[in-house]
Amino acid sequence: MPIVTSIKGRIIFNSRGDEGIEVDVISDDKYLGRACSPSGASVGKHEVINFKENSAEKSLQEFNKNLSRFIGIESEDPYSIHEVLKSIDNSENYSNLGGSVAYAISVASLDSASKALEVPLFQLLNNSGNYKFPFPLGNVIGGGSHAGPGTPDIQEFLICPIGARSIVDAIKINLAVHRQVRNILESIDKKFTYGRGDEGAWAPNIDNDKAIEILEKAILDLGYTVGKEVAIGIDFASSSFWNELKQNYEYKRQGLIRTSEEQIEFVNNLISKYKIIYAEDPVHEEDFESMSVITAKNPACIITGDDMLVTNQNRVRQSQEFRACSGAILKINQAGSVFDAINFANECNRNKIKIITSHRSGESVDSHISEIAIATNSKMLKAGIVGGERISKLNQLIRLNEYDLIKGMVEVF
Ligand code: 2PG
Ligand code: MG
Repeated sequence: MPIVTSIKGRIIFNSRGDEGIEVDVISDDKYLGRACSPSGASVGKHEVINFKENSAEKSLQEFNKNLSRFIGIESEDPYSIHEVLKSIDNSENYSNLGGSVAYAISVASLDSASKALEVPLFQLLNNSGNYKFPFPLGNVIGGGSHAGPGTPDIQEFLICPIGARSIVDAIKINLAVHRQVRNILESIDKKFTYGRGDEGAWAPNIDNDKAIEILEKAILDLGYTVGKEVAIGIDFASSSFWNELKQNYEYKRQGLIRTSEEQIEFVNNLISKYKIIYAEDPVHEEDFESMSVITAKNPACIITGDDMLVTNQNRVRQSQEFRACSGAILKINQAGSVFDAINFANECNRNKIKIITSHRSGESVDSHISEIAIATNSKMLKAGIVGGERISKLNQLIRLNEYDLIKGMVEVF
């Protein structure tokens, strides 16, 4: 069993220029594992705290005070790492250490064990031998808190190549649609700058309705049928435009207001009109009841909780009282450590809630989440389409596809 022999933490910067904690873990004096924590722009109310008192420096100081506690533990064991983390910080939300540290140490340690044992990370976490390939879910047009004024209020207009039967084809289809959307945007706006938001999605000066029309047109232009070879998904991130005081959804950029009932109707109509197969946070994070209405009405669409479930086992349990979600986003840094995230995944799998492992809007080039997606039997990997920090996750899927253990994407969506 590889043993942690040294650890070092540092502050580095992510794709948005925000600070992140990177940790190096060395096992048996020679196997280096490394991971850097990502960060979100649209952050759920119930996520763990990213940094102690909002300061990467303070998180790192707290971590440095406690480095010796990690020395000597087995690097392949997420539970042991978690136990040490909890002995340093037993708060519910990692407020003393910062979730970034929990993320970086727990992923880096597995990375190191994977090298020492010459076993891929996904297999360290799941040795069942029964693996499925996640379909890549990618962001084509962006708005909300990932892009500036003039862009759609809705955060992400996504696609999933559900007809693809190999990972390379899947990636190629997503790239082609992304490119075709640019062509359309250019043809309708001669001043389109090719500007992109935080996740590499186009950030055009259009409203929500236009964005989805363009996405549909791009898919058709390429000769695909919407909902057959390529399907549309949306991350509404609706907590970001929910007005708690007025109890309504404010689409400020489009100049529209919707009540909760109108929001449900709007979402249901979009799903049926565009054969949408994926709808994330269509209502605000506390509204399990409305979410359950949408879920019951749309059995063919994966109605997914991100800000609603925040990769938290207890939130899944709460949501299950309403049967609120048919899908769940898994972001390790919402939960804290890998162990926390695996507990969440087990809870989802027990309840037959489909898992979508996801990047954050502020990312590094790390690609561990591609392996986490396979280990947790994720239906999809949400990782963007272009940009170095996005494509690194997709390229890792291509590499993982070379393992005999994984037979490629032969499943029907
Ligand atoms: C989301 C994520 C990733 P952020 O809302 O799903 O797309 O964004 O990391 O900003 O929370
Ligand atoms: Mg989201």
